[in-house]
Order: sequence, then structure tokens, then C-alpha cells
Amino acid sequence: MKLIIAIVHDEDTHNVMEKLTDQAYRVTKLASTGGFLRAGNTTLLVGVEKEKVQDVIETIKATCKNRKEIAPAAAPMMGASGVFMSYPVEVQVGGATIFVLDVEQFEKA
Ligand code: 2BA
Repeated sequence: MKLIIAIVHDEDTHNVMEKLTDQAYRVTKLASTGGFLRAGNTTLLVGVEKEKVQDVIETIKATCKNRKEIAPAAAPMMGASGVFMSYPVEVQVGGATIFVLDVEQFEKA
């Protein structure tokens, strides 16, 4: 068995979960926060047999879009007036960040 961990944009969560549950996959949704943007995103846990991993990944990829987001600068700059200013930086987010892990043991009690 494999555990798929997928970090997706909040706006894609509803569609991804609907597509996965329509195909009878079991999904757990966790509220998460990205370390770089410090903005909310969603982490999905999907436990599946090895043969189904690619199908789940294709479903997630087909549903999650790439987006441009504005992030505050990591370090503030000194402006011409002598005051510190932060400058926005555009970053490309998503569609999804996916990890696939081996599951050593799976039980339902
Ligand atoms: P965040 O950490 O908020 O990152 C949002 C986006 O900012 C990233 O999109 C990437 O385009 C950019 N970014 C992140 N760190 C950066 C850096 N040090 N310098 C420049 N740009 C940077 P994605 O790569 O699509 O990632 C979306 C979210 O997926 C991330 O949100 C984070 O929550 C998660 N993630 C991505 N890679 C990860 C990893 N290796 N381990 C754990 N979580 C990860």
C-alpha cells in the first residue's frame, strides 16, 4: 500500500476531493500552511494500492491549476527616503506538490 500526500491550493480542494471520492478513493483533508507564503493550503492524504497511485496522481494533476501569487519580500529594502520598504515578489504556485510514501502497515480497528 502507498500513501499519497498532496499539497493543493485551497481553491482546488473541493474539485479534487469530489473527483477522488467519485472514483471511490478514500481521502482525508488537512488544513495546512505553506512556509514560504505563510498562506493556507490543503494537504490531502490518500491511501491506495500501488496500482492505483498513477491514477490518483493523474486525477490530482488534471484538477489543480498553476497560479501566480504575490509574496512579501523575504528581506526588507531601504527606500530612497531612508525608510524600510518591503517589495512584493511574484511566485508560481502549484498545481500540486505530491509525495508518495510506502505504507509499512495498514489497519482499521
Ligand atoms: P509555500 O511554502 O507557501 O510556497 C508557495 C510557492 O512559493 C511555491 O509553490 C514556490 O513557487 C514558491 N517558493 C517556495 N519556497 C521558495 C523559496 N525558498 N524561494 C523562492 N520561491 C519559493 P509550490 O512549489 O507549488 O509549493 C506549494 C506549497 O507546497 C508550498 O507552499 C508548501 O506548502 C508545499 N511544498 C512545496 N514543496 C514542498 C516540500 N519539498 N516539502 C514540504 N512542502 C512543500
